[in-house]
Amino acid sequence: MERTLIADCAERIGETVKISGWVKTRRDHGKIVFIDLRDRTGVLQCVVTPDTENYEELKRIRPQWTVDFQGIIKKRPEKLINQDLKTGSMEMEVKEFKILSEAQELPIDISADELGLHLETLLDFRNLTIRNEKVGAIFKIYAEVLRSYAEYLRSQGFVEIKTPKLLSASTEGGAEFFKVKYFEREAFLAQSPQFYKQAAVGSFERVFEIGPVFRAEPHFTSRHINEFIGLDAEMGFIHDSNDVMDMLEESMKHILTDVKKNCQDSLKLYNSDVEIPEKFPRIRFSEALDILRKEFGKEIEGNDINPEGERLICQWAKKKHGSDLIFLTNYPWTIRPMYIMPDPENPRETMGFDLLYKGVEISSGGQRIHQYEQLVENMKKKNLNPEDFSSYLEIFRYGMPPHGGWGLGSERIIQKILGLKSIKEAILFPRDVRRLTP
Ligand code: AMO
Repeated sequence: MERTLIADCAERIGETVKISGWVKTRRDHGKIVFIDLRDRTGVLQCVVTPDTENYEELKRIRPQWTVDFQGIIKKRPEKLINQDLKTGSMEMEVKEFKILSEAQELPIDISADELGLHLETLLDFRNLTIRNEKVGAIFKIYAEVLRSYAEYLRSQGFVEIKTPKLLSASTEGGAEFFKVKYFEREAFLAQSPQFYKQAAVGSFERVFEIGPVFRAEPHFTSRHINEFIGLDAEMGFIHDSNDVMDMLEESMKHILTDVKKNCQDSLKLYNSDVEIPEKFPRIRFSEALDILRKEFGKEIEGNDINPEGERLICQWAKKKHGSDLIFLTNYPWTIRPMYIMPDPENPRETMGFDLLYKGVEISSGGQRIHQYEQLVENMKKKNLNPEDFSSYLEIFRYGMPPHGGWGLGSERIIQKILGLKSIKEAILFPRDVRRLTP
């Protein structure tokens, strides 16, 4: 008999079907055994009675065994309907079964709606905890974010590219790179696709990449991780950074709209209601400092807005503009990379921006310098040696349009949509300072 998916059982009431999946829970009620079976589409209560063929064998079944069940789909009596479960108004009366594989006794219980595990335990037993529906829901939403991002940019004429992650030099400099042995040489893991996406603008005008980004930051924060998936984009023939922000804003609206529309079941598990502002406010970095000073009595030490500052600015944006997202523009020249265009009207500022979402930076980007001489000059001003960037500089010898783009942290989007305490929960198998397994 062909397999029926659990979500399709509602249309098969009264029929004999075969379903396949994992045993989620089993409850013995005297001679009757209730087994909740999970497949990729849902969970169904299956009832085993002494009439079931090979009843004694079936009673051996334990959580996470994989099985085929064949039986009749029946409506449950009114008083036994489980409103919390999509399939709560029906059950299968099991007639025959086949054990596909047995499972050892589980080291942790993963059947609860709310696992309530310490983060390290959740990650130590990741092979198992991702089988929990609430945990699994994170990655269904994640897949929708990736799909939606790519779909929107394709619709806007962007070509998807993949760029190398093994490099002969670190991309953006600093100390945040991993060294790896590359045959007889040393190589570096890419800190961003920055130089390659810019080079690709030279051919395609508009490109995007969904790919791994490696950062050797020894951080132990709720929003940093050493390997993440960047949603990068770069576009040519822009007027200024506003064109880039417009495109990023539309991309984010598209993502949030799709998640809201297509992931209702998953969002419900987190009580998450995705709000999509009509317009993301844009304020200058210097204005943000004023707001922090005047509205919150916070003086920012150093150059950049710290995590607390980001949180407060988002609080302000929500109150003043009813928006969970806000752009900060015109970042100071001193804290932006050498490839970001200085503001022609004020060289102390740049055409670089950040996008904040519910208290955290989720993206940074800006207009780039597209002329060779200006780029060399900017590098020198930043005490960088242009010879160290000769292959990057090559791009600008051969005619580059005014262009700009962004890097967007995919996991931070999910973390903020669902209100997850740590970014690590939004990654299937996260890599942090201590963790290289599972
Ligand atoms: P930046 O370094 O700001 O910019 O990174 C872009 C976005 O990537 C995410 N991100 C991280 N997510 C998780 N863990 C980390 N350690 C981490 N570091 C960064 C954030 C951030 O906003 N080349 C530029 C982008 C550009 O200008 O196009 C860059 O890499 O969401």
